[in-house]
Amino acid sequence: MHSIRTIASLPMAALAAAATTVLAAGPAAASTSTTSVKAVETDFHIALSKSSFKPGKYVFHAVNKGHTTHALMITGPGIKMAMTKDISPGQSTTLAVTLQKGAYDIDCPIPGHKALGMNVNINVGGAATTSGSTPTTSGSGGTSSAGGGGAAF
Ligand SMILES: [Cu+2]
Repeated sequence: MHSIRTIASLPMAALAAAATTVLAAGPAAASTSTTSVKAVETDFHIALSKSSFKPGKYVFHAVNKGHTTHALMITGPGIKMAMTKDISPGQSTTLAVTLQKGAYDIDCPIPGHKALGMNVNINVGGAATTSGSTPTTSGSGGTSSAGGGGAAF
């Protein structure tokens, strides 16, 4: 009797620990759907299969259809640096990111490629969360140049 109770209590503790870990991974456990976006990379251009983005989880499928090595890098709010490994011509890989509201930069981190045109700027809009009021933040000097603002060569 006593030993059975002890054994039964162990998996419960393990499950609780696992649940805590999952919850800690994302701020809002409401939407667990992941959106797939194809990013076709050529010499030297990145074509995304999607043009409008809402906050949430995304998996970018980077496909290298060029003749030189490429990679995919995403930077923006909440992302320090999300980057794939080098992708050889004909190869593909995935990059999972969580996008928040704001401007993101999707480019190829191979030196020189961004300047050659492998750079896409996306704007992640709101409306994913159910906040009743429309956040019209226009008016008193609120230009939303969130960062950088310099001329990148
Ligand atoms: Cu490249």
